[in-house]
Amino acid sequence: MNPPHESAVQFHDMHPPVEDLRAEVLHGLARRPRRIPPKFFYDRRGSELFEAITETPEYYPTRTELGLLETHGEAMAGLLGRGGVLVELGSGSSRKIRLLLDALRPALYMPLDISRDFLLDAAGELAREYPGIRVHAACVDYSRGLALPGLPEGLPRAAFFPGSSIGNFEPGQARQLLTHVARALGPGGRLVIGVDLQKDPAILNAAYNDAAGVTAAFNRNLLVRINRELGADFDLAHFHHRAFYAPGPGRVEMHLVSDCLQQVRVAGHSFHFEAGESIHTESSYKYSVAGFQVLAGEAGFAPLAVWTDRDDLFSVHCLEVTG
Ligand code: AVI
Repeated sequence: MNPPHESAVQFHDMHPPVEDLRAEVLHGLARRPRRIPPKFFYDRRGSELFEAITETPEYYPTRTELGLLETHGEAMAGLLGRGGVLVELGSGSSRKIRLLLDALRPALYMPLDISRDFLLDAAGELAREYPGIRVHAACVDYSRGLALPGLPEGLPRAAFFPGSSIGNFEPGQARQLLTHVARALGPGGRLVIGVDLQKDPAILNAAYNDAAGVTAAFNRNLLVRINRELGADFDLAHFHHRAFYAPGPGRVEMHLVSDCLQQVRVAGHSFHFEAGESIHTESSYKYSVAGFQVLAGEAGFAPLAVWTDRDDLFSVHCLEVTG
């Protein structure tokens, strides 16, 4: 159903209910190590803080990927094909797709995001800017599958998944998500996907520990959200942000660490924290070009092209769904 103020955008609201947040948070706090999935960062404030992270000098992925899209956008659009259906996963502010839209001119653009208000604003703005493109926005938790409402038959399908959000999934889940994407696109469908690369850990540690503390605020906002939406009593003064590169699994880990021995109530349940005990809130896997191509191959994609910057910080792949 369309909200009255955004009539240019068809909107499909499949926003996960608060019960999902409650169930996943309670489950994640009860297990060891404690873990809350990173998809819950993105309430409106979380989405705004993520946008602010992308402006910090230490966080290289966004500006590097934007540089690749600016330089190679024509080639990417050429491979994706004009006039089809273009699905964007984790569209956020829809800033990056603008670099491809002029060349792509899809018949239908379908941004998918878990942050409803943020998605609606971004999709409404884009529809006003590109009156010739139909926009069907869907608020979905695509980590649970990819049932796309109203996807027209008979038009070529392509997908855009920028920002290395694929890195926030465990490799097995990433393979599964890409398998869902391949199935939704069908044979011959194409995907342009941004993937952050393995690099000097000092660069990674700085990127997730920016000096202005924006990443710390983003991480801690998860507790603010849980306090508000689940009636919890996390004391923000006693949880701090910790992020580091773990070379074994090849990922940056973010944690919220308890400063002291404390008791927290969440949705009627009590959780005991030792000093130094943490909640693992995010993993951000970093890949080699070849390593990512192997993963994508297991999900049914063949590589068509890959672009990297001259410092090998970031990669953008174009892949095609095989037979
Ligand atoms: C959205 N995602 C790819 C970001 C990342 O780099 O893993 C989220 C983020 N977390 C901390 N900074 C940025």
